[in-house]
Amino acid sequence: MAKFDWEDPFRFDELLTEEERMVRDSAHGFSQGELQPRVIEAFREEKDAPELFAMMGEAGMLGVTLPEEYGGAGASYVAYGLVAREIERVDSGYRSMASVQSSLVMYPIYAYGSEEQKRKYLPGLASGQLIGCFGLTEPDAGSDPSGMRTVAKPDGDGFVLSGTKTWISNAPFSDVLVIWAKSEAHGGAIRGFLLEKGMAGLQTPKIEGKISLRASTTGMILMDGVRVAADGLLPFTEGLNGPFGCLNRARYGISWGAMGAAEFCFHAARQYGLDRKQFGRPLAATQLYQKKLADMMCDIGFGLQASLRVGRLMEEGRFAPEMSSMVKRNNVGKALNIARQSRDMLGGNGISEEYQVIRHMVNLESVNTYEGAHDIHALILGRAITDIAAF
Ligand code: TGC
Ligand code: FAD
Repeated sequence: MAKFDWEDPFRFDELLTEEERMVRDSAHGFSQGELQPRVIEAFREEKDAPELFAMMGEAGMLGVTLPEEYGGAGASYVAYGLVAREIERVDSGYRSMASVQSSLVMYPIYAYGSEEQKRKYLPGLASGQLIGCFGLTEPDAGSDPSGMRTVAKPDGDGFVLSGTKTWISNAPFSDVLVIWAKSEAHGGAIRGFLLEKGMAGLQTPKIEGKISLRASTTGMILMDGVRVAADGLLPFTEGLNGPFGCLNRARYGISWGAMGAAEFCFHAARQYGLDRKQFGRPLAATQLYQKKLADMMCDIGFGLQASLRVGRLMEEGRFAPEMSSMVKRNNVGKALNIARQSRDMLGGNGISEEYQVIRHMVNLESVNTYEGAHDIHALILGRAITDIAAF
């Protein structure tokens, strides 16, 4: 009979390739060595940390799946997920910084950009010398991006962009801004544009006072007649499937990341329950405590298997977007519940920054909302099941 391992109940580790295990171990070393020592203060002080991009780039954690000729690591989608899991074991905000850069900035340039755009931006983004952001959401267009008001008007052989994007990760210190706008030159179709820091009419103020994801910088993008030359248009995408093509990958990565945050909270609750005695015995000796730990282990074990399967299907070219909705919705919802339970199981200590579970808990509230809110993914799946759009 095989021995059961509560930390790896389904022998997940054996399903990874040698290369994936190496990527995972290296991401774990970087996250614990460089990110963990700074996160408590960074979250408390709501610190901007643009310097982390170059550090992540040097550690090979940006653009993991992109070809080496553009600065990527040419690794698998599962390797990308493993990196997200290790970063988010420390903090969802740090994973946010990295996944926006990889899936929402590098990917659209790689998939929809010209050869010149790829050569100009991708190596710098992979090394973290350049920082990017992705502007889709607007004050009046969140879950329904088709309602966006940002417009690109033709201007000679280029464009002039006007509009407001909000809740944009990395925006205040971004060098490259991927902006989705309705283009009058293309019959009002949604097109992607590459803007650069310092362009006339462009401002990126920081959104202060977040109670969640405080280690990640979020801002607005204000565009007042920003002139973009013809070569700033992403030539190979038109319509909402452009931004959604990026979101499919980012949502998949988040499904892994959330499991990292959940694992941290599960392990913290287990250790606390073994160490802390009340009524003359460890908390972990009580039935209620054990039931909660069992639920956590099951949800994490199932969630990792599901993300792994979706990653393998992506690698085989058999991926459907609804798969991302399933794992993003399920894993983030479970992780949020695990973080809330863990916070409770640590009693008063559970609200202290030192024990870290409450930081994961408030972070996961954002993760549950961005990249398609929890209920929006239910509606995407409901449409797939019934053929009726109920948005
Ligand atoms: P719908 O009519 O369904 O589709 C319009 C066009 O888009 C295509 N499409 C997709 N293509 C690829 N992948 C997908 N997942 C796609 N979903 C739709 C579709 O085929 C169609 O193409 P075409 O050629 O026929 O025109 O569009 P809808 O307007 O009814 O959409 C509804 C809904 C709910 C699916 C969608 O709007 C949605 O997903 N809303 C959520 C918005 C969202 O996720 N925003 C994310 C902003 S970025 C962000 O949060 C980053 S946080 C990052 C961090 O910090 O980590
Ligand atoms: P709304 O769309 O107003 O939704 C509010 C509530 O109503 C939600 O619970 C939703 O599920 C529900 N709801 C909406 N429509 C329906 C419906 N038809 N039926 C039932 N319920 C519905 N965006 C970017 O473009 N780039 C970024 O980098 C980025 N980073 C972010 C970082 C952070 C920290 C946060 C918080 C957000 C970020 N976002 C980003 C924005 C994010 O994608 C949006 O917040 C999200 O898509 C939800 O949009 P909304 O906030 O306008 O909420």
